[in-house]
Amino acid sequence: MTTTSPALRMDAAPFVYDFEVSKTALVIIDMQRDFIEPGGFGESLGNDVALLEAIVPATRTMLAAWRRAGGLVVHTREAHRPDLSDCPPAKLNRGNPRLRIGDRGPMGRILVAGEPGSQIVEALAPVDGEIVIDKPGKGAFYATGLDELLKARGIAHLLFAGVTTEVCVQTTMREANDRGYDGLLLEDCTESYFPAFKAATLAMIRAQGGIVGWTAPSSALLAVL
Ligand code: TIU
Repeated sequence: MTTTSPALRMDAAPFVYDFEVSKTALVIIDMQRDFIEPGGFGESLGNDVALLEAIVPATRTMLAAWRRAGGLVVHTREAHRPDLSDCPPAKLNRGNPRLRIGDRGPMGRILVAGEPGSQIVEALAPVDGEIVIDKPGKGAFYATGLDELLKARGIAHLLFAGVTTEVCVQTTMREANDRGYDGLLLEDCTESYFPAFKAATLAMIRAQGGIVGWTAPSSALLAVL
């Protein structure tokens, strides 16, 4: 059974975003040490990970407000089984990384569930009652059961935060859009290793009248909660 909550109107682009907290989940994508701290998967791909840490304070403030409002929180982690049976060869072999998925690095085995690098950064750690999903793909709906879990709770709207904007966040948002959810990406709570890719992703989400969904700064959400 879902309880009802007041209809809220939030300033957003390309137009106002209407939602109810009781029918909305905050989905925080892959805020893991593997992407945000040196020595993990992100750095092994040749990226400067320093950029990503900058969104932690705004995301933490927004998460605290969402928790106070009583909203559902879903955390995702890109993480494979220790035997890598859920990691397709194409993903394992792509590129020429210094360390591959499953190799041992300074934070344990790269992108493997249960390893220190796979954990969500301390400032955004899940609390009791929040959903945590390990996903083998970039999109959070692929091979996870997330759609069924959200629909069982009457969720129709999704607020997105996390990393990286154009990879796991955008993929998940597009998956959600095709499944009928109204998705909004919180602009200052997402980041890419490539600033131009972040800007392009925000623009393409809200182009064509919101072809993928909405974007807004977290201040717009805080203002209505
Ligand atoms: N490489 C990159 O930008 N991202 C990923 O591989 N995964 C996520 O975005 N989580």
